[in-house]
Amino acid sequence: MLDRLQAFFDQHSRILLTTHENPDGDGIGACLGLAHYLRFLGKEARIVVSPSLPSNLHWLDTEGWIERYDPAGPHLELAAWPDAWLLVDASEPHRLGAMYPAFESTKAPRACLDHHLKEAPRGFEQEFTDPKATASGELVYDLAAPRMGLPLPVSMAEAIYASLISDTGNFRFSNSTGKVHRMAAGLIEQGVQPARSYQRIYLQDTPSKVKLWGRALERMALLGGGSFGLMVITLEDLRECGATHDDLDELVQEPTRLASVEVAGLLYELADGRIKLSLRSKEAVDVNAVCKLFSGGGHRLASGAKLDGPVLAAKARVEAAVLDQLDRDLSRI
Ligand SMILES: [Mn+2]
Repeated sequence: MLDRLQAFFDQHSRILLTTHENPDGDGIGACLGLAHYLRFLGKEARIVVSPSLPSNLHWLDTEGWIERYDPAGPHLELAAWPDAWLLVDASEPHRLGAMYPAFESTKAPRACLDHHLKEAPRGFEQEFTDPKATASGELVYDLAAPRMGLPLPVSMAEAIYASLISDTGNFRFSNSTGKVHRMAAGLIEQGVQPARSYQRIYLQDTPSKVKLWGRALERMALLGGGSFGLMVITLEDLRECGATHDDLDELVQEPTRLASVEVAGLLYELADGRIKLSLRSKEAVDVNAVCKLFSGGGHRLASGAKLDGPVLAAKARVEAAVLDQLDRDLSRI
């Protein structure tokens, strides 16, 4: 697969790198890692993101390469610029969000580089996917490191390290393979400072966010004899705390702090009145099966779905479905 990706780069000279809307540390880290590599190959590369670069990832962009998508201004003619368009860390074109119309109209060949386990990608001329990889940044490292030689430039190593810590929850999740740890060790030997990366990516909360998380935890319902911790956040909660939907990122993990909790859940109101559900499982319970009931998905230990409001009705449906799944999966142990 990496040889095919290399051939794709060899055939093109102006490569546009994009990632899914509301980019995360893996998408950004992988795009920056690729931009370093493409410059090493003597290619022109641009990175355009929508709607913006999260503030805790700004420091990774040491060269100021990342452009914020602005279709009314500098990106009016974006579709005409590249001779190849690569979507990184996603394999469904609609995840480009606001950039999708430009993607659809470009004459350049389109490809994706991804590691998620979903259906076969559609809407691309070429696809580079490896569901065994933990992060898109892992694929970038495997491509670039042997071809560039070590050590990588420190800012490139930091970008790839950011990919790894973002998709493994700082090496906590079940996808933290031996290979990922060996890769991280190599990146540290090449100049990454783990404490600095951790602080800059994770220890960046605002008082509004901490207030919101406090409210969610204080009101958490413990169901199924303590095995299911469910939190609910309404638009009113966001307003009262001065917080935004971005502040809910990773909140869903929090109930798993409790020894008794097998499944953690978060329900929150979206601006359009629909209700977003996120579920996490420690190990025994298949939360993907629950989310599928609501036309959502993901994988066994981490899944999501959208439900119709109002929030209390959605909560009742989710409670029933999760308790049912707990019965089914825990009785097997
Ligand atoms: Mn990823």
